[in-house]
Amino acid sequence: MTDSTAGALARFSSAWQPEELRTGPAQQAALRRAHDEVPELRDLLDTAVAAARSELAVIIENFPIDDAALAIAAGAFGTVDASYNGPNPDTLVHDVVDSAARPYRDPDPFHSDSPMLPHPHAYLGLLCVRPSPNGDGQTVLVRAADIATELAGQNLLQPLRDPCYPFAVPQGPGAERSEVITHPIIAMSEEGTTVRYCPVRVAAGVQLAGHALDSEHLDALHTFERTLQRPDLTAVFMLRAGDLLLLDNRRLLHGRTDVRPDGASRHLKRVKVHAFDSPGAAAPDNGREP
Ligand SMILES: O=C(O)CCC(=O)C(=O)O
Ligand SMILES: [Fe+2]
Repeated sequence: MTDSTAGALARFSSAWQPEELRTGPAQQAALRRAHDEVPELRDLLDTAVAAARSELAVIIENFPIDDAALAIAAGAFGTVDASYNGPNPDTLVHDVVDSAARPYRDPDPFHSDSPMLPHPHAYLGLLCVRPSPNGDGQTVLVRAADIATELAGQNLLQPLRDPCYPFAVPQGPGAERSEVITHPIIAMSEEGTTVRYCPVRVAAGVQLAGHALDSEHLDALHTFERTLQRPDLTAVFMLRAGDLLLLDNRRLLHGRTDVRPDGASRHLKRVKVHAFDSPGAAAPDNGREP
């Protein structure tokens, strides 16, 4: 994004409070006005949406560090969801801040966001406010289709497509209880290959419902997890300040490498976006993504 587009978008967005952008229609109205007032924005966002569709991830550089600008631009990808974005039930833009304490600095292993929703978010937007000064805390991505190809070669794809993998879903404000729901980890349909996975939730689910997974499905899960460690299948890169990464949350898994203590000032802003046609855009309010 050029400096002049970024400046114009920042000026436009300063008139909006994130609270005014909670609903899909409000986001679309704001986006239409942004297109009128910042004409370069339309082409830029159209190109980004097309790139995210074909390449599964795209970075818009030099994006203004502004919550309303982020919510308005993400509206080009779908409906920005304030219901499942972090521990607070009503968060359009969630601040991802690392802390000097473990486990926050540990590597964030490959996962999809919102895996417990019937329809997980189609896209995540991660806007880098401040990278770690050490060059650590790198972003890692892997394609579901590449993992599926590897597993198919070992005849381990079919078990992962069975809807029997348990995901623990914390219930209630203190999350002292968990419910277990089951899903396939990999799905293949006319949409292509999609994945739903979060190691913490699946490990807790297996613990709570261990008897539900037979050895064939457990072995396939372990091979899936080992395959995620294959460096030749993963993209690793550093987000710089002002980089807005939009990634397909169903066709990719994402994570980040660990952060050394002096990198704890790293800061991203996150939005979660439902596809325009997703029934998830109107999902019932029964779970929270940490
Ligand atoms: O810190 C990061 O780079 C990734 C954070 C993440 O996975 C998320 O916020 O969903
Ligand atoms: Fe995530």
